[in-house]
Amino acid sequence: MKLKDYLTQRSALVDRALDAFLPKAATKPATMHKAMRYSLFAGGKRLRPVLCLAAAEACGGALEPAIPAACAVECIHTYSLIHDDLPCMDDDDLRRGRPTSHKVFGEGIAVLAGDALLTVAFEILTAAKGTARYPLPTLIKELAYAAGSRQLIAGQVADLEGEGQKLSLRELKFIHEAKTAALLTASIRLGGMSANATPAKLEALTAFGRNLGLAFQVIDDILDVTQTSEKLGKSAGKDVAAQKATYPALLGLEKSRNEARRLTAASLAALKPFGKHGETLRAIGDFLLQREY
Ligand code: GRG
Repeated sequence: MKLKDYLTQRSALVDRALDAFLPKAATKPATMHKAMRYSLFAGGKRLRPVLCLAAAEACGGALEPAIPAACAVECIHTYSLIHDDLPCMDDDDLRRGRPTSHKVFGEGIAVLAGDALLTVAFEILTAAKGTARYPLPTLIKELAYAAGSRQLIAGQVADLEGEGQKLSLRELKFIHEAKTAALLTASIRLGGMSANATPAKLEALTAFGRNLGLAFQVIDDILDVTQTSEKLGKSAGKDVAAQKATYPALLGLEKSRNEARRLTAASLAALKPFGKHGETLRAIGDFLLQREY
């Protein structure tokens, strides 16, 4: 299957499952369920759930057992975007090509919609059966750790505290690992776990995810200075305005592009043990390096 068709089909599968898992928009309190759905169905790339499903397939697993984890990671990701856009954080008006949650529903509802998406993610994950090597508590712990105060939130704390500071490359790399690579890696690992991956394959998926996550964030930094808000569906040029440490700010554009290429190559090299079963993951890695939004 062509990658474009694969991405379209898998995204549609995730969207249908998310729609079924989430409370209906009319469920009381309707404002809350409308707000959760507003951000969740705003046209995100569905990168994390698609990687989760592709990792399960690469390990010889079926799609069905990986669906709860795929939906759970998208809910966590969307919650983090809603909260990141709040006036007390990045204060952004545009996300996924639409006005941000707090612009439409007000700050209180936006905070609660993020909280509710974070919570429902774990409710959804309990629909996973777990496997012999990875029972359900292992899956829950994987997601909780990636989303918690030592990973995703640690990245956000370092990002907030780093504003206006001159960060070293090491400090910036920590932010990227925690804020971006951790959830991306967990998405991929959860896919592998849903397919009862061997420890060696799970380790290979971990190396793939970590390098891909870092490459993804370096590219995100580059796009922030090279693309328009219209193209990105979010405000461009925000990093410079907020005096954030980014790869282009620290290394310049050309060296940042080389770093993105190097990290992508490292992620693809990690897929060697999968042979031809790693083809889809490889194609997604290549596609992300070329992306323009
Ligand atoms: C816990 C509040 C809180 C934040 C955690 C994830 C995060 C830190 C902040 C969100 C904003 C941000 C710049 C995150 C870095 C990861 C990233 C590039 C997110 C955007 O992901 P895409 O491009 O978005 O996959 P779509 O909209 O396509 O899903």
